[in-house]
Amino acid sequence: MTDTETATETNLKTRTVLVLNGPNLNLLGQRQPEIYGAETLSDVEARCRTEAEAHGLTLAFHQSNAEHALIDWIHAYRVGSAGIVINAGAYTHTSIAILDALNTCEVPIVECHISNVHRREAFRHHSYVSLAATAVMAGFGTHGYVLAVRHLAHLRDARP
Ligand code: CA2
Repeated sequence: MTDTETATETNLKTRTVLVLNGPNLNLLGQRQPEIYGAETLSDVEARCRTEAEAHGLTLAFHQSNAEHALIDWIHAYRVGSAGIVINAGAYTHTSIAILDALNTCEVPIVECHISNVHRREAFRHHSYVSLAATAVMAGFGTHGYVLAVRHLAHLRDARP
């Protein structure tokens, strides 16, 4: 790779926000709309992309039901990106492995939950992700993802 290609690739990564979704969120909009709303994950992706591009950022958007896949995505963006928005789904409440991966990150992390987890069952009140997160969104519905992307854009613009 030439120096120019390396610089272009590096610049692209610094402008990229990763939005990461955990288990069962592929079913968004198809089940439990009273809790999670009617939008699908594709709708959320489109709204996040519009928001990212409005701020000159590029969006990487992924969902997996597998813990190891989520960890691999965190590793890919842990350094040099504009930040990570993560809704780890139920792994939020169980996964020390995801916490360990997030603790290796040099970029800001916004934890995002569609529902207000603090109004729900007690087992949803504890979050391993929160131990590594820069900021936490909960209860804003799917609009929380858009606000989280906007916050990462704000942090990036505020950097010296
Ligand atoms: O409120 C959130 O965003 C959650 O992270 C969603 C997780 C839940 O385990 C967390 O406690 C809170 C569950 C995701 C289940 O996803 C579905 C979405 C729509 C329909 C069915 C499942």
